[in-house]
Amino acid sequence: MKTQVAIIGSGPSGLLLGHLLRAAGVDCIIVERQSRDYVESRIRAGVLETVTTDLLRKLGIDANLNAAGLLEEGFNLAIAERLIRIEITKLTGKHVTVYGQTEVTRDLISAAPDRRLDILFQAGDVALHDIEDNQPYVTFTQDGVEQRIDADFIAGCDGFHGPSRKTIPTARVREFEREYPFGWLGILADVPPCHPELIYSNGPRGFALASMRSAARSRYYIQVLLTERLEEWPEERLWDELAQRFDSISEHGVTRGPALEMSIAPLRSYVFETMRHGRLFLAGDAAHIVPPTGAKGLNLAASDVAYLSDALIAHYRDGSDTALKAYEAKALARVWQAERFSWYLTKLMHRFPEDGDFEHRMQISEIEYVASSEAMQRVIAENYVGLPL
Ligand code: RFL
Ligand code: PHB
Repeated sequence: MKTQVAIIGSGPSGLLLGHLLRAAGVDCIIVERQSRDYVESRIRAGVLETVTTDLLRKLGIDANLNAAGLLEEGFNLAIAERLIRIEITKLTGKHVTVYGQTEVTRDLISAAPDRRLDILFQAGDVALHDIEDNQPYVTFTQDGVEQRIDADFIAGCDGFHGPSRKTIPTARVREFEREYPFGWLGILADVPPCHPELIYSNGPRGFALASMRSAARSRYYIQVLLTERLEEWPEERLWDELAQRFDSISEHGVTRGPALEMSIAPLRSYVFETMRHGRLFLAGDAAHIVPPTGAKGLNLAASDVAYLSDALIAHYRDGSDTALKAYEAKALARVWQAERFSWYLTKLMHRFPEDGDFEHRMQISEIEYVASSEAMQRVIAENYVGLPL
């Protein structure tokens, strides 16, 4: 097979990039390790910045988003029994949209055939070759048959565990990493949300988040130690815990229901400070991870591919490589800002096992300062809605 851009991975970054390139008449093929069912049922992000919704609207893949997305004009920070509303629309003129990554992914995959975006699912042993040459290629197996795609460029959109990043020689690379000593235990259930807007809570029992997917579907998370296992958390135990955290501070209190999904995700901050090597460009989680506090991961994937698609389109349309050369610096500048905000909110809202009473008092006084200062609220709101492209 031959194409202009070979894309590894059909998560949000690979799918958005594929659609943006196809909309401009650039040929591309997506190669994905998992099945379509698997990709479409992964439960992850829930909060979209306008950077992300604007891309979906520009592509015209926004019918479900417009019908089901919830426009949020504020969110809440809670400390103990106190709720502090960050009025994001009043402070920034913008909003965020609650619409699941699962739904974004389904919408992008369903729109692919009509737009002649080929996605090859269940590709095994995906490997990248000759990325430093002008004719890189990708090999993989499908139904036991060896396949090869020759391309002008390869886009590594294969998430944190994919092969693309590992193809770049380590001599050129700087890695920055912070692992947190806890994870998020999440539950998704068809019950009405406890509150009309998200609540990020730092309570005596640690961090908890009340989020949602719709007026009838809730998503909750609590902070757990990395040593804790899912089996230690029968649904009723988690609902009891969530009721303790949210019943007194939320408008409706926690409604219980059977779990559609439960999982534990570790928290990590990570930046791989090389987003381009030769003809390989990295985007999304393949190049950086943020802890989910602040909801930046999927939105960073979207901003990376907004820059990358513009640069690739300029290469084919105008024969200009100026934007391709600028991609890494432009993307990393925004990545570091989102890393900072996610790290700040993670530090502010979680209980760190190594921290003592002094650090907790520092959190309380910072949150009280936020409550009393419109300037602080504006800083948080501006970062939450997403910095401009
Ligand atoms: P993805 O989504 O990981 O997709 C990568 C794709 O590459 C495929 N792949 C391969 N394909 C071919 N060959 C191989 N060898 C391959 N290895 C892997 C994978 O199967 C997959 O399909 O990366 P992408 O596209 O960069 O998207 C990033 C986002 O998924 C991620 O940043 C967000 O989910 C993070 N995140 C959140 N982000 C937000 O913006 N807002 C949120 O509210 C939010 N909440 C979250 C989150 C992530 C979470 N977890 C589970 C880590 C909440 C959680 C709990
Ligand atoms: C979610 O609804 O899954 C969600 C919302 C906000 C976050 C992270 C995850 O910061």
